[in-house]
Amino acid sequence: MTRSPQSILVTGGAGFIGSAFIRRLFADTAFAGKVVNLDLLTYAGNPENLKGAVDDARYTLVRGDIGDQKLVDGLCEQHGVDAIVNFAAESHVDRSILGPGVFVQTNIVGTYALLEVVRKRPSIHFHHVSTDEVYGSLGPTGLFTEQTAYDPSSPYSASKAASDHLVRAYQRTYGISTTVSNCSNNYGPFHFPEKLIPLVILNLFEGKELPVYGDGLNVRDWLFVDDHAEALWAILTRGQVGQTYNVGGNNEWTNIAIVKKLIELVAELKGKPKSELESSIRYVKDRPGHDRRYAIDSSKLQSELGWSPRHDLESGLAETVRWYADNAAWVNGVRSGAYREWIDQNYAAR
Ligand code: NAD
Ligand code: TDX
Repeated sequence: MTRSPQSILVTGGAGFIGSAFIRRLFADTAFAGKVVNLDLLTYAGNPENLKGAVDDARYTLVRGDIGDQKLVDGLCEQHGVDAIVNFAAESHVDRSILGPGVFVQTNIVGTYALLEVVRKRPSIHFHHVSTDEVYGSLGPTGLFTEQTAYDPSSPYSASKAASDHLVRAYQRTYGISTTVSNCSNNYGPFHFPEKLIPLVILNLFEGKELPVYGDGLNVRDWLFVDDHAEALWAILTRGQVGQTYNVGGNNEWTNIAIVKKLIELVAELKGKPKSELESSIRYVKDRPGHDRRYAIDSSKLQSELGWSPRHDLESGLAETVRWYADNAAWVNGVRSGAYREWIDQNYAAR
């Protein structure tokens, strides 16, 4: 079964992964369709992530909430939407520990609202972008497969788990066309600097401390964001209705090893001694409910849809460090209060 969507509603397309997906669509000469980007432009969303990367005649940005069914329904009608790719979410585990409410609202209730629209408009295919964190924590061995039981540890992962369940339940109950993907940790350009990799890179540039939670031995399976975007396109166009696909990079690293690798790369780039940068490592209090290890078995996606990651972690991290070096001033501006005012003035709800 193949789909060739011509009018795609991308939700959360101003965020880290959604913007990579939209950049990928417009870079693909085989894609001649339109993209509507529905994004609430929270602290994590940034329209400039797409600057110069879209064809204006085929791209519309709408500031709005996925929970606003009327708005979503109107956009589907107006633009003849034939596919929705749902990236919109609150995505940071630490923030979910401090304030779970918005995670429940956007990730669960927001996904429900989108599904209600698709229920009324069953010609739309709905792809739901989710995370490997729904599976909980692994011991020293083993991999998450699509059959692994859900066992989320944080309010963030619990909210994503709930949304995945809703998507599959709507598919089985109402017969709508859906796919789900569960991906491991992404990294790359445009990653918001609250997450480990961009935070450490910017702190290294600025001579600040590098906070490492607990003993630093938690393991994540890292995937370059463009490889995720490619996997999503494969699933959107060729994935089987009702199926779930795990996406992962086969790149298991402990957090402390990632931090040390980033130190090596920044030391080389800035001509600084490694030992000086290493002295900035600070072991800090652990994250509550901190999952020990994630690792993905993506063999289903590889064998059924022929996807495989193109970037290895060494070259992907080197590319990422160079990107942050070239764009450090801009990224710091994006974090600042002045930038929020700019967003609010330029993207007042329409
Ligand atoms: P992000 O935080 O960078 O971006 C989220 C985007 O959603 C932002 O542009 C934000 O403005 C928008 N948004 C938030 N609430 C909204 C709402 N109510 N309505 C409309 N837009 C809203 O997140 P990301 O890292 O790009 O993650 C995208 C998706 O991929 C999420 O669903 C996340 O769970 C999933 N995911 C992320 C990773 C990762 O490593 N970052 C890995 C696997 C899966
Ligand atoms: O300052 C830090 N120090 C630290 O040791 C931060 C921010 C994180 N960490 C640790 C916690 C994790 O073990 O590094 C690891 C990665 O942390 P995050 O970057 O916060 O990512 P994680 O919690 O693993 O979740 C990410 O991957 C899965 C995304 O934020 C999620 O949206 C995605 O679903």
